[in-house]
Amino acid sequence: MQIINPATEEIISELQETSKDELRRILDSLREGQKAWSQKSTKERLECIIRFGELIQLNVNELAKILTLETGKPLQQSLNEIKGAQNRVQHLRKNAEKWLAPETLVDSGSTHEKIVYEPLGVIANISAWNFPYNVGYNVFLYALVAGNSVLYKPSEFATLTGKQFEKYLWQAGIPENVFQCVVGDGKLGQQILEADLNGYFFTGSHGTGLRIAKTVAHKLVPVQLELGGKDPLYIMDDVSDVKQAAINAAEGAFYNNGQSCCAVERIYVSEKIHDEFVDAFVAEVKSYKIGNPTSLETFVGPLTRKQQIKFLENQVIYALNKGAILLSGGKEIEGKGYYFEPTVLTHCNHEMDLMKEESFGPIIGIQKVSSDKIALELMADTNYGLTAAVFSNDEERALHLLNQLNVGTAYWNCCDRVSPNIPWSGRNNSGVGSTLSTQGIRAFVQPKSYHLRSLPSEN
Ligand code: TXE
Repeated sequence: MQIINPATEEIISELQETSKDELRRILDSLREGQKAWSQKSTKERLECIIRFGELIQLNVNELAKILTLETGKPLQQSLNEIKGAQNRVQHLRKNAEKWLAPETLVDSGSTHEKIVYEPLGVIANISAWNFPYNVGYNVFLYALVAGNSVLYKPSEFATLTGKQFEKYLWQAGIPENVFQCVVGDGKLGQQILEADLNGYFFTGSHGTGLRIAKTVAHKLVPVQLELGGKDPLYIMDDVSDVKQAAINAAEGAFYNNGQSCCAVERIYVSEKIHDEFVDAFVAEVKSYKIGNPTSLETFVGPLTRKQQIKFLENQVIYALNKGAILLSGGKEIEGKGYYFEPTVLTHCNHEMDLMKEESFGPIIGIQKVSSDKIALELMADTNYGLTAAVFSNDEERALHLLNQLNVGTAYWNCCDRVSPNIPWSGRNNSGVGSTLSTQGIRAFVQPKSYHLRSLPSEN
């Protein structure tokens, strides 16, 4: 498998793909390894995860360089991601033992009732390329602490990074037969679906997620899907600092080139402040430094996948045909690398796929609205349900809208944000199940209920 640098289109590495026979051997060894791993205490397993976190921290510069080379993520954002994702390790350090401890519910009289949380077994983690640290950690760290072994298949666009996870997990004391990173694309993914695993944890597109759910349905094992979104942001008329709101909204839309599951994908602005907002928004976007992702100054690098360029161009052309106005960007940047101009369109409406279908790139549509009621209808007009955001000075007014939206995450005066303290989950086409928080660890265990009755003593 060739690994291509999206900034230069040069081949940076060639890797041997995992064969079907190798996959079988790896799964046998993971099954064996899991037995001993699950017998260790949570504390012992956690110690390995903490050591892994320390090793990542020690090697952060080298790791950020690899991430930037293979995905095109600007170096500063690679550093941010690696450092930011460490909060999962810290959160597990604080909570994992408590979350995984047996719980006694009834401890009086002759009958005792308790729950013991047992690991699932060997789980598959089929992962994405856009934030490999965040989405990888969300699954494999929690699965490992809970006593599972993990078959990790990174995206074919983030394989070098995936191999680094393997290297440092092993160095941290996780046995080789407890974590294995396999190399390949969707074909290997398909073979994993056909193999005998105890759970499937996926991050990626809605189409692939659906296929995974259908393919493994007959196994009756847990399936968790973290998919994309078409996340709306509504700027209410009472926002006092319109310029700051525009800066924050633009960051939500263009950070990581818009390739975030919770990126702001469409913006609705009250007609009272629309023009002021758009002016500030476009000025902010035009100030972004575009270019070589290895420079710490760069904010917009290349897209990770070449095929996305055509897709984005089509969204722009279609929107223009339906009456949108282009205020910035709109096309591929000539020369080497998969660069696309940061693109802002106004006068958008829901006849445009730009406002309905996930873009996953540096492109945003803005629509003017005349009331909260209309904004709410438009925000709800989607098959996705990942996040929704409202910027307003009035919490009650913002929550009144957010409470009515069928989304896993609601933001007031913030956006494009994930925290280890609270669950990350999507609804409808955005997926099923939760990562992070208590729910995120419960995903990797199965409860066993004990009814323990002591018999009356003879005397
Ligand atoms: O996803 P794919 P990609 C979404 C976003 C984006 C899209 C494309 O919508 O536009 O995904 O990203 C493996 N059986 N998100 O192309 O194709 C594949 O090898 C088993 C949302 O990466 O779904 C990779 O490891 N596995 C998001 C993984 O699935 C298969 C993060 C994802 O690939 C397979 C990133 C198959 N038949 C992208 N086919 C989020 N929720 O954060 C492919 N794969």
